[in-house]
Amino acid sequence: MANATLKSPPDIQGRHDHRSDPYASRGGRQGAIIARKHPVVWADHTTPPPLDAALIAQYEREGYLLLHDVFSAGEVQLLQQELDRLREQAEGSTRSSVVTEPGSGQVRSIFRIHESSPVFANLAADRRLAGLAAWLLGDAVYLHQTRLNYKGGFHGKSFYWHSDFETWHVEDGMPLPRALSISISLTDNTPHNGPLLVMPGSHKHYVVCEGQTPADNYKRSLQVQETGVPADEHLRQLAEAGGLVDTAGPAGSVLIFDSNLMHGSGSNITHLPRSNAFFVYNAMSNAVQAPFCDQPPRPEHIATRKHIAPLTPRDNTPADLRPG
Ligand code: 6CS
Ligand code: FE
Repeated sequence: MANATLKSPPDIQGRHDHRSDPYASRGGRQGAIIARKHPVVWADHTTPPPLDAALIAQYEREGYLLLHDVFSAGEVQLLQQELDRLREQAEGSTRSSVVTEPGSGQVRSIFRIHESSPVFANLAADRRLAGLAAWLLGDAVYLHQTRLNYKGGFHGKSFYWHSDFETWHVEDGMPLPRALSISISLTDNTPHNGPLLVMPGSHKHYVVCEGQTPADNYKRSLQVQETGVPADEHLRQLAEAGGLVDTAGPAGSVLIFDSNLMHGSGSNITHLPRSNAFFVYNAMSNAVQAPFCDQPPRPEHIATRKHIAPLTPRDNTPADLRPG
């Protein structure tokens, strides 16, 4: 199955024949849960897994892994300095890569941090992350999207239930679910400050969502997701089948999750910020094509399109993670 690609490359106008799209969603379709048609772990096993086989099997079965103690306290402290530096730089900024919380104006997310921060560029290429992603996806990988989600105290708002792949397929033209996210907790993610919630096993089902994709949807969806949202009964089915788990963990924890895992997070009404860095690794053979909707591609800071280049995993030293 390695290097499987969609049969329907976009036509010369860059449009797809939606009839052959196994992951078609929105566009007036009826909501539904269908079976995922592609692997979770694409490794060809010609190289040994970077994690215990039991952990790889758990990832395949549940769609995510939560690892503690991947980064040392010293490394986490350096990353927190960069987190604070970038947030101060973003306060009041009108840069398109800065997304604010509706209402409070607090910084909600900063996108494309692998371009604006040498520290996060080095971290995203770290062998512990990029090497693991490349093995799981059975291919060289590139960064489809990188971001900091700050979810500040008192005002950090929720991210409603969704599959990232549904959005990346429909709005970015990502052909197959041969991508994954790695989230590094940069502050303690507690059960109370809006940790990411997952539905184990949901990644093996694809939820077709109803509704259309509005023009410039990202200008709204990155603050409040209202399209690409599964129907309540489908969320209920997935939760009843696989349960609901929070991914709380101390700063430095690493969450790896499949692009199609159903996840979301509640608002943060505590005084404790829940700040995470997210890196999205996509297989080079799964590079984005034309969107699978009738909107133009989303901007480069949300979905890499013009600068697709394979990552070379690197062994960072603390100096590589030191700001400035
Ligand atoms: O639209 C996107 O790409 C973003 N939206 C969410 C809620 N998660 C993934 C990604 O950051
Ligand atoms: Fe998401």
